Amino acid sequence: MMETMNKKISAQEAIDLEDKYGAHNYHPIPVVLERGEGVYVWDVDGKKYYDFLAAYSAVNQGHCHPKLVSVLIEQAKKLALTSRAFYNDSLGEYAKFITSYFGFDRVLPMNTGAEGVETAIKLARKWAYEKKGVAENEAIIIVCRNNFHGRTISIVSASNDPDARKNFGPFTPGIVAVEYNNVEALAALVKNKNVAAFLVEPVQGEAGVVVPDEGYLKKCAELCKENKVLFIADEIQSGLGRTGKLLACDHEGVKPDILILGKALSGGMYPVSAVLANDEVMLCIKPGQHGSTYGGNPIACKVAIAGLTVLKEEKLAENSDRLGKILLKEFKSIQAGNPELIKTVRGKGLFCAMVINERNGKNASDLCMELMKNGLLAKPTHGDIIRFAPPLIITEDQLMDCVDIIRKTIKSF
Ligand code: IF1
Repeated sequence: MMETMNKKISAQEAIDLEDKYGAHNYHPIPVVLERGEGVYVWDVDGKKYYDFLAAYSAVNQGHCHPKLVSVLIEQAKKLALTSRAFYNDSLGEYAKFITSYFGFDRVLPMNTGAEGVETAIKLARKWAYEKKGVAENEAIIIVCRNNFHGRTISIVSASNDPDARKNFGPFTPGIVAVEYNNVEALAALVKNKNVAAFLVEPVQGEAGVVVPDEGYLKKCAELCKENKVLFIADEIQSGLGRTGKLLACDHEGVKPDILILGKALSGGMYPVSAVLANDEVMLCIKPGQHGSTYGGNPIACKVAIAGLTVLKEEKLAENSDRLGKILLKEFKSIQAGNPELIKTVRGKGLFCAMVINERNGKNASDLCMELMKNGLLAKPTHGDIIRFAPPLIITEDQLMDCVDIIRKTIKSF
């Protein structure tokens, strides 16, 4: 057994094993990674790549950040998990740290992003019944069309993606969808007294890095406030420096009533998510009413403190803002040189996307294959969009090297 575990595996063997023994719920790009450091990853044959997915923005701090690795190892040797049946010596410190970092009264610790979103929805419903006076079982959560918030039943109930939904019903009631980036449509819906919350991605990730018009989030937040509706920001992907500010909501000075974080909170080291809110909302949930075995465990707490510290110490939001502007400018120049192939380029910070026109029967997926051959990993979405989201620790030299790869790949496509 140990022998099989230590033996070096070939790319094809690794792919075949996943294919034979794993569920077929993914269709990965055919590269088998074995090691990562900063902005780079290496495959099992030793080929080096720039990682322009960064695990969907979970590794903003870069692969295997030494501070995160050492905190993880140290805490793993000391105490990994107690459950919340007992106190541990890390959660209190973490709760104080993260609440002052983001300016909220309280945090509810969970593990995955989807759990964070579920938690926010449960909180909003409870608040609606206990504080807003909505009649039992009548609460409505407004979500945006083309959202992505995760994979649980309630969350796919909020989705309009056929793949995410088909044959997973029956769905959770009490969810209503509104067009994204449409303030008037939201205004009409929030007047309904049963509305508990408006749940929104400040920049839509899976939809293809869709950046709303300036002022959209601010107007939505105002509408929510006027109508006693909670504004919930899913910053699981857009937060933690990705768009060039600590939170994407910060671009418009918006403070959500409920903030959901995940992914880069742990820099890819461990599943850590968090829901932040003030007393009026958070104290609606009482002992026994919600929780998680792993949520708030000592490793998660220590790693998240380190993840957030690295973000500030290394000025990653500032780097994302500065280099994001350069990247978008370069993308616009690449687009100008290839107007038939590239329909649109857009983004905010180091969260960019290109929309590709199919050419000679080749699509965004084929372009990603070519990028891979040239040493840069990116993932297509919706067949025609490529997301470009490298770790935020990338340097200007590295970024320009990547721009070169992208430019050459597109030119020869
Ligand atoms: C997969 C997308 C990205 C998220 C937002 C909650 C979650 C996610 C805004 C859930 C997760 C991931 C999950 C990943 C693909 C990915 C993704 F393309 F599907 F949309 F990032 F762009 N809110 N996003 O983006 O977090 O439970 O996964 O920790 O493979 O499903 P999770």
